[in-house]
Amino acid sequence: MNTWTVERAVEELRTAESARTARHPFTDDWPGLDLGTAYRVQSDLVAARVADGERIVGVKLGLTSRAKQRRMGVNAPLTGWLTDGMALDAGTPVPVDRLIHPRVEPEIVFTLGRRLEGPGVTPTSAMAAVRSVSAGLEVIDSRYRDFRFTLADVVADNASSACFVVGDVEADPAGLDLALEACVLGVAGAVVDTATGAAVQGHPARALALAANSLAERGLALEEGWIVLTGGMTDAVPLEPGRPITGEFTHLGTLTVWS
Ligand code: 0L1
Ligand code: MG
Repeated sequence: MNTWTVERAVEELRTAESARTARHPFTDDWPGLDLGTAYRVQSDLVAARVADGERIVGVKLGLTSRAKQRRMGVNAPLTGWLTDGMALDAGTPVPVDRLIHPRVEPEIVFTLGRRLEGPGVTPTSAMAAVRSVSAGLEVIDSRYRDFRFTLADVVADNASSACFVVGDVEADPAGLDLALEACVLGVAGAVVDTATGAAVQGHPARALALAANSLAERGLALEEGWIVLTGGMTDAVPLEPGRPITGEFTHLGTLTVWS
């Protein structure tokens, strides 16, 4: 008999996070976990954080680049939630004592000047809602062993969210070609990867439109003032003690995280 429920999955993910113990993906023994149910798990997971005092500050997209999709073996993008409890001030070490196996990836981040609601959002109408664009580094941390998961598993796990840093450059997107905005990713001073914004769905505006349209399928919208992480431009790299990770962007500044 299948005893899996949304409530049980939420409990298991919260336990994995607080005990810092990765588990096997739900779909190993819950093959019927579909995307609709996985998004209900995700929603209840973030509701539990809000009940604990956190506030939703935006949305993240995941698996929007081929580099990420190839590495994770999952060929579709997804969305997850960001809370103020996940935000790190630049200059603050990553709280690795709360994480299982953190990895870091560079992202282009939008801040919304007005509400953006799908369906039917296009890259152009999405950009009309953007107040500013910034650099970001996302620290991801899967609650699944070895980051092994299906799309439904990673949706349930709030897209491997852990922490994020947003840079203090708040650029007017009208002045930038975000498809050409480049990032050089370095670990301990050595370049390990590079990408431009075009890696993210061809243009990060497409990822923003995708987020709005995907939320609309669940009766939700992106709210004024929220930030949107548009997804890792490159593959994520492991965060190791004493090996700072730096994302150096062409126009959006340079960010470093370390533990
Ligand atoms: O663990 C993962 O790689 C899934 C989250 C994807 C994050 C991203 O592509 O930005
Ligand atoms: Mg990411």
